[in-house]
Amino acid sequence: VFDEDKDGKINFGEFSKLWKYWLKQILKPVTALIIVDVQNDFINGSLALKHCPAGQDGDCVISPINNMLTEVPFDVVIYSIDWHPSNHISFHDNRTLRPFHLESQECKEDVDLFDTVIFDGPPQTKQVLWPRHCVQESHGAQLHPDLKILEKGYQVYKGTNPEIDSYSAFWDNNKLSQTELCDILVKHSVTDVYVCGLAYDICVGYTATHSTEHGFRTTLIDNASKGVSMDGINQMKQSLIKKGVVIADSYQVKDMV
Ligand code: VGL
Ligand code: ZN
Repeated sequence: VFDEDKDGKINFGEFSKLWKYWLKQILKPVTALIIVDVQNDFINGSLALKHCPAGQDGDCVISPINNMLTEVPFDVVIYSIDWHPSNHISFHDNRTLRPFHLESQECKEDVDLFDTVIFDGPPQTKQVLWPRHCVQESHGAQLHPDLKILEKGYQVYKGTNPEIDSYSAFWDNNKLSQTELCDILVKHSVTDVYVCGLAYDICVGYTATHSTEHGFRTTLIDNASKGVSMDGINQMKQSLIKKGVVIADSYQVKDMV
């Protein structure tokens, strides 16, 4: 069955090809790639990651993602899109619209960008106050023009309810309502979910968390994800690993799918 080269050694390339073929026949994995929030505002707009504490460049995720889209035969591809109404609760400049108190007992004149507050309930809702970003129909909310958009890909909108933020592409932050993402995956009998995009420690991390909680074998693609803060990224990684999520690079994914 195996080719031998001129020294009589077995050609493991051929072996590995056959082995992967049979594994696929037996296990029949159905794979989905979820590309989280690769939108202008997170790359060169109001919430550009390069100006966040970790100083990472959101731009860097585009080429590994485009490479995977051409080279890896995912069965299903999903683009999630952060899509906020103008009066969204997460915008710092909307902070006078709803009563809240600071999470810390700190006393100050006004709250700053990136402060964490608790909005009065019910239910009480913890929220980081972000700069205005990804407003519905705005340029900042568009997927980055260099990202390859597959015609067969699904686009899932999140954060559309003005009263609650939605970091995950599955659930809102209070876990009260779901997007259509889980239904799409179930309809295609997906077994294995690969997650990448922006931001690692926020929307990518929570999407991977909920994916594994839903029972999908879940892999986060490390080199195709960039984040807000180094501490946040490291904590998110530890939490994901504890929940059984695999952390891999895009060149490894080519051998997994
Ligand atoms: C995100 C902050 C606010 C993200 C979305 O996509 O990671 N971060 N909204
Ligand atoms: Zn947002």
